[in-house]
Amino acid sequence: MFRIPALITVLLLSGPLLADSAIEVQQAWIRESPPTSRVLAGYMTIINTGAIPAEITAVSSPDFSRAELHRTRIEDGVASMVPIDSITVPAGGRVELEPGGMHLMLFDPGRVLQSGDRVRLEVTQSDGASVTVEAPVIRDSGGSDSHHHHAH
Ligand SMILES: [Cu+2]
Repeated sequence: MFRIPALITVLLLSGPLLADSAIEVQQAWIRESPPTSRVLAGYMTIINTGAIPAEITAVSSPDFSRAELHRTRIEDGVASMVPIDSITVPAGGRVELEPGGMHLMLFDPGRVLQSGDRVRLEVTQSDGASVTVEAPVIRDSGGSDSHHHHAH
């Protein structure tokens, strides 16, 4: 009998601690690509409403065989992309994944994705918590970085 109150206390404490790293994903979208593309780029804004930093370690989607976190690196005026292990979102802050910056690289779509389609994306943190969002596929008029971006 003695140990039960202590166990309950621990359970009560664990709730608020997990909630501290709460993230929200907004404005997620995937850039429409030619139907033969095996790699698509995705973007989103990740907001951390919690009191401790959140570390995004993975993204997955039922519509793609795998996904990576990438950043764009510019060296001698030439842009290239490098995979990154994680993205840290500061407490109370936000990180934008946007064309020319950090982005999602989505590999091997299971269906042809066209403007207007919606894709489910699951964003997972280092503590195992995850957020699922629906990202529309959008035809982008093509900014300056829309072409080198797919040069894998
Ligand atoms: Cu990339």
